[in-house]
Amino acid sequence: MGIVNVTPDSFSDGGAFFDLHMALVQARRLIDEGADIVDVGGESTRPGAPEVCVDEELRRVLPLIEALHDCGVPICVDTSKPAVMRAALAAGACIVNDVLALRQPGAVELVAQSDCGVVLMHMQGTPRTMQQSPRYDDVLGEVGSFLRERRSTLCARGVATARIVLDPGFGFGKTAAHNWTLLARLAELDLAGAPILAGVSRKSMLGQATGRPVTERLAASVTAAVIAVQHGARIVRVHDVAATRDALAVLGAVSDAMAEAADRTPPNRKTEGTG
Ligand code: 9MG
Repeated sequence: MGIVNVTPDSFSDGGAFFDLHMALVQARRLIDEGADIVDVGGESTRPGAPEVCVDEELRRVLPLIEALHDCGVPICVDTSKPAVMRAALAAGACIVNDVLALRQPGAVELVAQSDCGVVLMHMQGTPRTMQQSPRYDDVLGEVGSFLRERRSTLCARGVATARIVLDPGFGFGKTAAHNWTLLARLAELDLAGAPILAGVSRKSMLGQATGRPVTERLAASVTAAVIAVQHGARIVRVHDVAATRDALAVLGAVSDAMAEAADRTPPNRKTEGTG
């Protein structure tokens, strides 16, 4: 999933694609680089970002979604506002990515009445407050139970499980330690078989680990995406599609070779050496 932020204040690209023409060029570039989905957002979710009203968010995202309607890949709208979801779906988006996991009044009903895909993300607190003092007794357990509950709520309203993707929400109400635990133990997240989306690209946890500013986190972002996929993520939300695709191609080739080697190993050799 390639990211296009049509915002003047995004943390990771500094608002570089605020202009429609620039945003369109960026979206087409990500598609050329191999993005399977383009995620279009008109409101920054960075900690402390100012809220944007419905009209302004629509003014930012709708022209881009309309311009991308025949681009050949699914368009996802990154929003928490039901009015923006409705207009974006009518304009050609077919996936809703909601960092609030459809907790705004009317959001669940809107998705239930459509046939779109939906990404439900975990966040402790709100974008304004989330990084003030994130606290968990058991981050893996709490994130998992929140996501399972949101998925059940949607299923109870008639949304098929095949339409739902779950996301632990790296950086949303989590310290760096919480984020690393989630990444290291992603495969242990008990999400009843739901596909997992991971968004780690350029995030501050990578800055803390490498000491690098947001503009210099390519290698760290690609490494984290590979680890996320190794640990079970089915979708990675990234700024740098080409580099991530290359890295995942290498991971795929190694995984294939390992599976082939395992198939060729006689059954009696597979248990040898285990004591
Ligand atoms: C909008 N946005 C920013 N970071 C994100 C993440 O990690 N996941 C999802 N689903 N959306 C995100």
